[in-house]
Amino acid sequence: MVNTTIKTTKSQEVFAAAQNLMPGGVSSPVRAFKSVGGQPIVFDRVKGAYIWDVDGNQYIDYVGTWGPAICGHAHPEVIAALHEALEKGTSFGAPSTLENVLAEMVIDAVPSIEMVRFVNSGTEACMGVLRLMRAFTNREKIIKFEGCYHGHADAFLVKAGSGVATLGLPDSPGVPKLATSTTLTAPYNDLESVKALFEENRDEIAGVILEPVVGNAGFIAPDAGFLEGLRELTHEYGALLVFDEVMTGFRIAYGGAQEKFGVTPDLTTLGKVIGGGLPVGAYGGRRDIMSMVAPAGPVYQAGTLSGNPLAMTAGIKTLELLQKPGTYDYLERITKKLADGLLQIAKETGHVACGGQISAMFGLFFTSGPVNNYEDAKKSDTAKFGRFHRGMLERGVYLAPSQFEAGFTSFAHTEEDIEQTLAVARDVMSSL
Ligand code: KE4
Repeated sequence: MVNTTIKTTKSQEVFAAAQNLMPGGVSSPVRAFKSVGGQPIVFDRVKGAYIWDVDGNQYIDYVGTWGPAICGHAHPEVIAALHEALEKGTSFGAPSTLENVLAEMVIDAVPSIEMVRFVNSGTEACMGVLRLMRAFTNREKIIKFEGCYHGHADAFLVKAGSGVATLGLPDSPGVPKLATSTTLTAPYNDLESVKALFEENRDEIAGVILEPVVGNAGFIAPDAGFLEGLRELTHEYGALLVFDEVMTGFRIAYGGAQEKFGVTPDLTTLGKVIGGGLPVGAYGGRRDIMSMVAPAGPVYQAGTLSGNPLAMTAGIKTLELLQKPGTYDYLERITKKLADGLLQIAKETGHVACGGQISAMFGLFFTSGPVNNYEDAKKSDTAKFGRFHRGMLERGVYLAPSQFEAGFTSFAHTEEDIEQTLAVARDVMSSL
């Protein structure tokens, strides 16, 4: 039996102090472990596929700082590149060659992107793309999907996923009715409901925004034909199609979900991986649309630290590493082994479960499924997920602290790490 009572004295001390300093003791709600119970562990350092907490416990990490660490944490080549860049300063607030380099890499990789604007987070990328799609179409309404999360800007806090779903928050207070009155929602994977919204709001809908593979309601894959159907509907009604690939970009494939599924949106948002662990977001797409962004055009958006040399350096090196032949085959293989293994073990230990994976993104629900949308996801046994999460944590495996998040692997994860994780999962599920 693996030691299941890890020492967390220091984590508890640090987290207790944090509660007096920062709301909930965290810089982002989902980190507080509210939905899985127990106290969060306080990180001391990370490397490759591993975390060490302030009590010295080591964990195999499947959060990867929520996606950026696809090359493994603190990759030596990324760290070396950052040391070199540091010598030349941390922020310019002026054009730099590095922005050209990363912009060209993103444009070369992502089918929809002909021009790109760098920002500092996925939220900012989604805010920028929202203003742009409204300006380009001269329409105000948007369609988003229940359970999808596009950052915390007002217009998107409607039936959102991630931390909003995790904490079971109604649409957040402080968001004026007017800010969300133009946000329409539909169930994911339900083309009929989208068509009905277009019919009811003819000529008023600027566009449809979605996670092409959902990670913020737990892992939910698009049904066959769903993405293609949205492409057709948006063309038919003169609206734009926007893929929020903040999570899926460079993770589902080097060219994102749009490359994997062969559906090209008009605009795409990115984040996480393209910053390699430093703050970067981006939005990009058709040249005729992006040319409307200031100062080329009238659509205003700005940022002091946007495109800063450190973040650009980390992003450039990370994408270079991802270009290595065989990277995505490896990610697919180890993640499939993990996801299939977890389902098999759940079955063998008498638990009803479903889930899946695509490339380096996976999920598990304690429900018979299938989970095709947020309503299905909410039927899962989140209390059991909380016990599963705690059991895995106590045995050295760090999973996302919410049923409404996805899991992430990296190419630092070895076959042995996967086998160790599955052995621990068998131990935990046997005693759930
Ligand atoms: P950020 O502002 O957190 O960089 O990105 C917002 C965002 C936008 N779009 C998608 C598809 C996203 O997944 C995110 C952020 N993801 C969450 C995790 N599900 C970030 C973690 C957190 O909120 O602490």
